[in-house]
Amino acid sequence: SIIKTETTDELLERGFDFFVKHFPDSGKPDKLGIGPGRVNLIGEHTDYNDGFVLPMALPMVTIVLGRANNTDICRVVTECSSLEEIKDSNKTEFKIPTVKPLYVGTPKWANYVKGVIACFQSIVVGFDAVILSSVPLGGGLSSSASLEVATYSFIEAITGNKTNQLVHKAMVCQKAEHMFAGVPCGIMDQFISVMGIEGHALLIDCKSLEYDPVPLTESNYIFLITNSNVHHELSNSQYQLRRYQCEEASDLINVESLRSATMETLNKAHSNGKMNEIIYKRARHVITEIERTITAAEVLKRGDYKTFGELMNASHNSLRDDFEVSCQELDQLVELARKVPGVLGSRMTGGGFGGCTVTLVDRNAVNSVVTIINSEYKRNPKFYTVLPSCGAKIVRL
Ligand code: GAF
Repeated sequence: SIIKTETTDELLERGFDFFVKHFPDSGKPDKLGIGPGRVNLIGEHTDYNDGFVLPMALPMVTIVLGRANNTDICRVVTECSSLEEIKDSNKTEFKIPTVKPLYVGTPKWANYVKGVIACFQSIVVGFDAVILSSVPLGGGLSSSASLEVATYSFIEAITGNKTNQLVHKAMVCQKAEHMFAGVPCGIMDQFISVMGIEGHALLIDCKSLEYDPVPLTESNYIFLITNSNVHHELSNSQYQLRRYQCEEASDLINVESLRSATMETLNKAHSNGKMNEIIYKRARHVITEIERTITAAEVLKRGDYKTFGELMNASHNSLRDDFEVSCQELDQLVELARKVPGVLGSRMTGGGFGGCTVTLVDRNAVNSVVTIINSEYKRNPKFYTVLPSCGAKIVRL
């Protein structure tokens, strides 16, 4: 019951049919933007603290396919909002100059598209486009960043104005999310969706925005993603709160960001009575997680998967106990996976409060993990085995 991801070619083939169905009077679509989802292997809630993260781009992608329509109107249809739980319309039409930052715009998915257009570096022309995605929606695999990056890439193709500054591209997409979706996210998701390298995870320094590709060589071990199939509504407000708490901690320690703090300086502030227990725990997670992430990249380069797995476990425990962004469903999935011989480590991935776990497991033990989770976890889990894939693509068809 491991889900076979639809390939980009299959998605594209369906995309052409979908376009013709919705825009029968337009010509054939001739521009395409592709943005992958991501799974973060370790380094959670560290990006907005100027720390390190270690994500990889997924083979699951969002595509934006279409053509210019010689008007100042954008007409967009998505296949993705037809999912049961999303009541939004799957169509939208808007005039380019009227695009304004509006958190409450509907349909919600279109805010990402509008945001990227509004933040794009040059004048955008009107277009007709369809959106299709193999990234599970709201599943903690960065479906929103993949949509932003696919949209940006599509607009690059439509306008012929391709940016050479890939980091800038990621930052524009992040800005779109801040302004148009009201989510104060860090840079990780957009960065990896733009810069992902096939066969590699990237150790990203979220302060300097430099990165170091870490090869994930063929081995007996693979990454298994399990979708908990839950999404707790409090995730956005709690995300914002965590950011404030981290800022409070760095103010109290008197550092620019928690990247510059150490456990020693933190303990000192704590023992001086300057810092309450909650803020202390939040900061302890970030400081130790940054350390774990740097070590994790080192051991991965040496092929030491065992230590990598232990670091993944420690990361989850810290997110659960100190940062308190896990939830009962994610904890259960992690506990079940860890029981199976051949599992080296398992943790939640992404912002938390639902979404997915990532498990490092011996190939021969994958089926045992799936079996135990299927029998014990009652919320219809979904499984994916994934290889590190490449970042965004801009295509003129
Ligand atoms: C979400 C955010 F978008 C990222 O920037 C990051 O902070 C992550 O949560 C937690 O590591 O995916």
